[in-house]
Amino acid sequence: MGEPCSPIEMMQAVVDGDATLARALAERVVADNDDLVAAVENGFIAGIRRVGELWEEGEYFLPELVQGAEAMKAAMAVLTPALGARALSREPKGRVVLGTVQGDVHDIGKTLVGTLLTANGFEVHDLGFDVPVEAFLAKAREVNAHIMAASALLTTTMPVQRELVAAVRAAGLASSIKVLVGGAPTTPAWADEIGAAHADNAMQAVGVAERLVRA
Ligand code: B1M
Repeated sequence: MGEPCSPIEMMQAVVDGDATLARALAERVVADNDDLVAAVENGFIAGIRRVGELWEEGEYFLPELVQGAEAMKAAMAVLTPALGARALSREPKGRVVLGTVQGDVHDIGKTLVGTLLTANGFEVHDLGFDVPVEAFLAKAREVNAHIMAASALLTTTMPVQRELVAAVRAAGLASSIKVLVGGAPTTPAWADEIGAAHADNAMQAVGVAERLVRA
């Protein structure tokens, strides 16, 4: 067992783009039965945020950005199933079809949303990134979803969230399926405008999803 991993080590592994170390730290967190959500939020997310700042400050270029994202994903690949396994095996609170919209490959925040929804008792069907509206709809029909959760990180892909809401309405599914949108450029005002629910971050998405399935 030994000393618990420090969030600073986790953050630094992502900032350094060291996927091997990030994965090893995540494995230690799981093996030591440490607080998984704290490791995600205070360690790995803090790391990718710092990578984002360094990119915005012009310190990091695309290769560092990609390596940071890869390190984050390596850690999440270990932590996501562990979070799911630790969620109580009970009737799911609801079924969620999740994805990053078409044209957009940013999937770290989306994956985090899926991880926390799973850890909080939702059944999550994650379609990945660059997901066409039709694929969201087909999966939602297949699993009889309560919520469609769509992430967009680019101002140019936000309009796809609007298309998704319109498609749900056009398919006559609006009374059974609620659309939840999020991602850095999105706002509650944008969600209101397109007729969707909104969450600012992954933890808030859990609370909003709980409200949506109760509504
Ligand atoms: Co890109 N990128 N990127 N990028 N990238 C941003 C988003 C950008 C803001 C950077 C910048 O210029 N300042 C900018 C967008 C500008 C804009 O449109 N306003 C940008 C750009 C321009 C681009 C490219 C066009 C760059 C290029 O090629 N010239 C390109 C686009 C590719 C494409 O999608 N078609 C691109 C590519 C990439 C990488 C592939 C290198 C990589 C993504 C790797 C991956 O995801 N697998 C990447 C990264 C890593 C970033 C930044 C640095 C970090 C994003 C991230 O993962 N944040 C980002 C800058 C930034 O955000 N500061 C940037 C951490 C993550 C935990 O936060 O995703 O915001 P976030 O998720 C949050 C909340 O938003 C929320 O919960 C999460 C936290 O709890 N949330 C939801 C997210 N989804 C939600 C869904 C919900 C609810 C809440 O319900 C459904």
